[in-house]
Amino acid sequence: MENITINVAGMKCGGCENTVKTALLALDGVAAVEASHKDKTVSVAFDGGKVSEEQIRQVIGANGFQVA
Ligand SMILES: [Cu+2]
Repeated sequence: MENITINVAGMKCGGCENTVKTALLALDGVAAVEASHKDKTVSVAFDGGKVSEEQIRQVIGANGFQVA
């Protein structure tokens, strides 16, 4: 299992956090997600054999948030 913390701009409330969490947890290989609009971070625990960091970043961006 790998852990990454990504800087993400554009989250403004708990709803945005939930949007990110739901989208990432739908990916096969993502085990856990923590999102904070206050800290502007998304932390993801994932199986690197099933999903890549690049895919995770793309999904965050596809949901309307800006990955730093
Ligand atoms: Cu929001």
